Amino acid sequence: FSRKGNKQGNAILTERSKIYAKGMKIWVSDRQDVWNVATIIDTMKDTRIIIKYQDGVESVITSKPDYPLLYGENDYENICDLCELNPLHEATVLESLRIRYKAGLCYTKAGITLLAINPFTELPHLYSAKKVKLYNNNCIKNKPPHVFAVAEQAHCNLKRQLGHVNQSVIVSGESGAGKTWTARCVMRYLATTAVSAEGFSPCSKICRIEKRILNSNPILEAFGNAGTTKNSNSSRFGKYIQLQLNRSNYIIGASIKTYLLEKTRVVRQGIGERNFHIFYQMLQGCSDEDRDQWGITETTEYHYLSRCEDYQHTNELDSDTLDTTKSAMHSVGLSQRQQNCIFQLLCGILYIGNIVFITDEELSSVPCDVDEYDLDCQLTIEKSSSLLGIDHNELLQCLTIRRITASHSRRKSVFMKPCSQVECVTRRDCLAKLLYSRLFNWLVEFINKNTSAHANSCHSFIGILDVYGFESFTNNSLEQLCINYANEKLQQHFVSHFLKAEQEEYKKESISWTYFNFTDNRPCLELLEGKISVFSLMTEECRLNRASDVRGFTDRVHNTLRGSAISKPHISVTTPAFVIAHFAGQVTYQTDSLIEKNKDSIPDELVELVKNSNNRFISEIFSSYSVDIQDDMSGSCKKGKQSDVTVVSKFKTSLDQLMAILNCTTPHYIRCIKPNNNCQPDLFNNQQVVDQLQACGVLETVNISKMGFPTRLTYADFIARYKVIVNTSESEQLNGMGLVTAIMESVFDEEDKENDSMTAQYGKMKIFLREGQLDQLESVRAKLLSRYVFTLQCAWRRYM
Ligand code: AOV
Ligand code: MG
Repeated sequence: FSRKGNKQGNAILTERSKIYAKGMKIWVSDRQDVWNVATIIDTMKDTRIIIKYQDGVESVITSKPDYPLLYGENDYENICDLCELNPLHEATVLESLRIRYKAGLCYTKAGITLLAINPFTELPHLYSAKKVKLYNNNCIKNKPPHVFAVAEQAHCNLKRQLGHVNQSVIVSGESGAGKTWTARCVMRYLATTAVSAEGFSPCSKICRIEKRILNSNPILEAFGNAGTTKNSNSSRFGKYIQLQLNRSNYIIGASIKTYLLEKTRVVRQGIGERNFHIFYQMLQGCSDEDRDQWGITETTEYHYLSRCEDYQHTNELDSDTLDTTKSAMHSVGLSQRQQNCIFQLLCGILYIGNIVFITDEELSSVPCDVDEYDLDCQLTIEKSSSLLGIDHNELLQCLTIRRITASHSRRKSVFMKPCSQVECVTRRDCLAKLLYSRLFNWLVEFINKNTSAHANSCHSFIGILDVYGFESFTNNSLEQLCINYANEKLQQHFVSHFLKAEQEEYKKESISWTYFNFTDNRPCLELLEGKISVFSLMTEECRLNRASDVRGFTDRVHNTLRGSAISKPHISVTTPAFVIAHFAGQVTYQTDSLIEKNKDSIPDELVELVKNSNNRFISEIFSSYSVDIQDDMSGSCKKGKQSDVTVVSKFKTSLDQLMAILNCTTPHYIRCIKPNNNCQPDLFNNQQVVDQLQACGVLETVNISKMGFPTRLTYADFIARYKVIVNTSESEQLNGMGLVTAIMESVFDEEDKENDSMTAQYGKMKIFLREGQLDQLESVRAKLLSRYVFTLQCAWRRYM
């Protein structure tokens, strides 16, 4: 910073030639609002400036090269794309989003991404049929930013066949920011607009494909979502749904891939949190007849649901939603028998949770004979085993006696070892988790069977990604580590796709371009999944069977891994833990059950028990249960390699596969923003919004997009599509670059060329178009084509 004399008298000139003069409006940082407007009253000889806030309070601040920020006069409410802000910096971005949010405008473009700020209240006009019409088949360029515009763009790209054939809509944001809601909107829009009017008979026995696809949502949400302290409808699994389209670009099916269901929730929930919705829906919404069929007794308390104290009242909607879930189940083709079986199974799981193990004082082990238990417990054991179609003695034996197989030279011997009370509880919970996660996966497979189109008829797809958002609780374990890791992966996809690839492509094509830095989250990912990383150390612990050496593992993490992304917890944290600085914030992970959860060992005898169930449905859902199913997170692993295949290693493989698919599609990003932590409408917390904007690099994106070229086409593609714009005789004479320039010159004015920000750039292999230029080319092409068609029609009529 240097202070120089200035013609304007007492003005301060910074290194960046920013002038702070009397009377100017500026943005100064503020503890409460992050940025606040003030007016310069005077500037001093040094770097100090006397300012006056809007409420009349005066203060002195010290200026720096990039501080304070210039105010700039913007029509904030009508800024549809943050790139239009002038000047463009954090304060103007925040002000624009705040003013728009207050005016009920929750969508704003940030260059190539769409920002969606959660209104936390239903805004029906925003998603009406009229709105759908506004975007459908229309040029979205001059339309207000909207999630429908993103969906339309993806569909439009397919139709125009620009870039990758397949498209992905990637929805990100922290827990409760509105990802699932947004993903649903995208699906609904496409299921309304990208369907053929004919082709499917509306009176066919099962409902139309788009309805079946949409109906997969309430089912997956009932079984895979739960109330957490961050979001009352929090997704506890990741989901990538591919809408399959035929050659005419109509939806003909869908295929769903899910990622790592948080199955521990079935048996345990944090304080104030709930189990999966379906349990409450079932208990609240069932009729007397259902009650008899499913085996629910009105008075029973269920341990697996008791953490959330008044679960009976936590969601008054539960009783209504059972009907929604049931009708959705019906529409995807689940028969009444199958539905009853599912609810019986859920009931069975709840009763398993009620089994309490007693300890035989003398033997210090848990009795495996049902008769030794009190009457209540005997009834519970009988009830759960009858619901699950297994013998109650076998069930109790399986839960209380461990089978150990040992191999001595070529011989195998089997020992039976009675379990301690704690071990019995673990085995009981393991059975419940196994049943629930298998049911969930079976449901996904079932829906897929009934919604996927035949591979031969699929021409392309639009994928919609909705995963669990970044989360940090007081206690964070393997579940949060996996969830936050998935979010790091997505952020990295974004960073590498847009920020890096963008700049590298300009460089490769020798396009003039100001190179600038951006925040890359690769170091954090490397720390998590690299060669020597948190994951590699966790696998090592599993391999060496050291799950109980929690302190040892924690020390190894701290001693082996160093770098800015990992640190020791604050001294107030007494349990062993490590802290990871994620792109979205710091999270303290408690290490006590990390390794055990990562091993996720499922005793073979439990799997056999349920596989041999007399209940046809249960044996059916386990018939396809294979030790080899990679994406089945509950699957026990192949012998011999058991210790190497862990929850994180399987999760990493499935995410790597997802990234590979995403890399072969044209991505469309939607960033959901949570405006406050209370999930309250009309409350915009500046600090919270800024934190999210900073974390995901919105400002950097906007900067790049503002300067950049959103569309680039190879010369061959460009010529093939737009050569109709120049007349035939001309185009025959010209070739290659000559033709490209001729096309550009006939569409864009001389005037535009004067303006540097409006000129396209010519790379080595590709033409780089500015924002809006593609639409102009398209509109000229469409007009010409319709004129040709008209001329042809006239000629044809004359000929006839
Ligand atoms: P998430 O998917 O991002 O969190 P949701 O999509 O479940 O968050 O949104 C949380 C809640 O915000 C919803 O249940 C709605 O009540 C409300 N909401 C979100 N978007 C809108 C909107 N556009 N209009 C009205 N209400 C909305 V998580 O799944 O926890 O990461 O794992
Ligand atoms: Mg969600």
